[in-house]
Amino acid sequence: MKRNLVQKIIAAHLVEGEMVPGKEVAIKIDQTLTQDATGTMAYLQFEAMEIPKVKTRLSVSYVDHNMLQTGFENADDHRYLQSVAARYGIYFSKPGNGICHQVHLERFGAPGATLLGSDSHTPTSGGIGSLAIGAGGLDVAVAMAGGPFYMTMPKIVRVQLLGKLRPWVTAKDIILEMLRRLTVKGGVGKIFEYSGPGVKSLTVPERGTITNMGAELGATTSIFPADENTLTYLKAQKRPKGFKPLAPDEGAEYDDEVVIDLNQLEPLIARPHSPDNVVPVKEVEGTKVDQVCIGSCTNSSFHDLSVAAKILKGKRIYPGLDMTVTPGSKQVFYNVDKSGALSLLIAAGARILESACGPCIGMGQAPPSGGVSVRSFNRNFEGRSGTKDAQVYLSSPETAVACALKGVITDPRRLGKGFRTPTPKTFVVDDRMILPRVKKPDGVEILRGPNIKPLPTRGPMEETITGEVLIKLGDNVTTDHIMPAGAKILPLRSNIPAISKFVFFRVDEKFVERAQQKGGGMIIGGDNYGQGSSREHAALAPMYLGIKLVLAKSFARIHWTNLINFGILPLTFADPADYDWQEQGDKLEVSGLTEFLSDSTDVIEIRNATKHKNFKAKHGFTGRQKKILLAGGLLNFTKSQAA
Ligand code: MIC
Ligand code: SF4
Repeated sequence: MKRNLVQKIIAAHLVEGEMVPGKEVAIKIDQTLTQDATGTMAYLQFEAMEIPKVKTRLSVSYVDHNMLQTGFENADDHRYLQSVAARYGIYFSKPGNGICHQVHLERFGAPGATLLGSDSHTPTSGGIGSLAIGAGGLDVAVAMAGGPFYMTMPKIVRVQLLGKLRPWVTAKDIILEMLRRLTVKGGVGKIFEYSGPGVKSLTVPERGTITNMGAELGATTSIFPADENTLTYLKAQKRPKGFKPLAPDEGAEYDDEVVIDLNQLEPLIARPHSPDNVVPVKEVEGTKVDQVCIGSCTNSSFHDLSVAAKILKGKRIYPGLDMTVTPGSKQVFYNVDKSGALSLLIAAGARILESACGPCIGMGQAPPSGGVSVRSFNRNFEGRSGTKDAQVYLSSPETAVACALKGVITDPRRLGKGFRTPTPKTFVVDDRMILPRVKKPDGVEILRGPNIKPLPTRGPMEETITGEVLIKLGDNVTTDHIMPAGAKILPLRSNIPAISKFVFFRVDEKFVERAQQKGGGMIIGGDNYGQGSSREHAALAPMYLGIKLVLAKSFARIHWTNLINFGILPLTFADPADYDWQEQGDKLEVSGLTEFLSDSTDVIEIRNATKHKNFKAKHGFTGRQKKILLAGGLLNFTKSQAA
């Protein structure tokens, strides 16, 4: 049978199920990654499983999100993570070593391997040919314990890249074009497999930009073949042995296809407040810009910073504007220093930040009130930058630097003749900030700080759940709406009681008070509820507040799984029109849950007691997910199975 690339990797890792779109498959996970903001929870959950050592081929714990350290909390978390890594056979990438996805691509990414990461941008490693998937921390903990990863087999979409990019048009514009065409929900239930002659012209970091931001399409993941460019990159990383050629079979079939003619693309930009609000840069030219940021896991490679430096060479950024540059990793930092790019950036007036997520997750560098910020990042959700009324645009580093020079949004093609920066034959490689696996881990003591609070759990699913609709929301609600991050809230990630006070904080300041007064309740959402981050805090904190049911028109994949994993029932309206007449304050009642979650039926009746009217809701749970929900979450389920 002829197979595409994704089918080949899944088949080689299949533990359970059939590779039929829509059916459940379980796959063996070779590698895991965590970052600090989701990692503390993941490791608390892993510890609870009482497994002496991780069972994966490779697990890495990164610290990149919570780096401001305005109090003891983050430093305590870092220390906890370092000690857990030492205790359980996990590599530890120290704070300052870089953004997890950038470092993983450089030092660990492996063609043909499966990677599960507790961060939604884990698919970045698809750029090197890994099947790399983002998930909640608990799913990653299970994978570290040797369990397979369960998912609904996605549809596999071939993205044919034809032709070649014209000057000033970049990999970022390819993924922005995908978002323009398909929107933030266009990738739900899909894996994008890139192919075609245009692939050859893209280096691994450029491919990483595309697979990274495939997360914004809602896709399960995205992947490129492993070819001579992959080998060149691995050689430059001094790990040529990690190479393995990987391509689809000639004549392999796909569930769908997208064709992009690279010659036709032009510089694109995503306007506030969604990554799919994409237009040609020329349409918004002239808009005054207050801030420009180069960095984030999407565009912070050596290539990206070198291009920025080359454009800025001998010039100064516009005086009325602030520009930040974040090298994605220590390695990028070393190499832009060595190449001279760093001094060009400094001389141009850029503020050089530590290798970390930084402004991307609102950890510093919030724009001024009502300010316009053009960023080479991947998300521009309202308020995420730290300034509620900021207008954040997303573009390529090239476009962002053009804006930095002119002080207004500028099509980079105005900067004259374009250029290509050659890929270096070799990078300065220094892995001393990655602590290797400890040889004799038994005596390692795990260090916990006072901000690390035990994980709350709930009991088994009730027979009947009743409660008020505490909030009714529209389409595309992000996890940044549900459980915001930023400098004030992110440091509380290891403390659910404390962080739960900020649920829906930027949407409705009274939400938590209401939830507490009513002893919990229900949430109603529109389409694509829970898009964005993998943070399970967006399920855990509502669970802690007593949320029992989320009823939406449709869900984003990772958040949907997180809700199940923490025992909150995610149901969809059988008839989307029933969404219209539900109101905040309505009392809902769902009964017969044991039967519903044991039966083959997937429709249940819900009573709106306030409106004296019934309506139907559906689920799409697998047999295993029903059991998890009945047990009140994945941890309870795993424990009951072990017993
Ligand atoms: C993000 O980009 O939103 C984050 C912060 O990296 C999240 C993870 C988190 O919330 O900790 C993600 O993308 O999964
Ligand atoms: Fe970090 Fe931003 Fe990437 Fe998330 S999207 S991992 S916050 S750099």
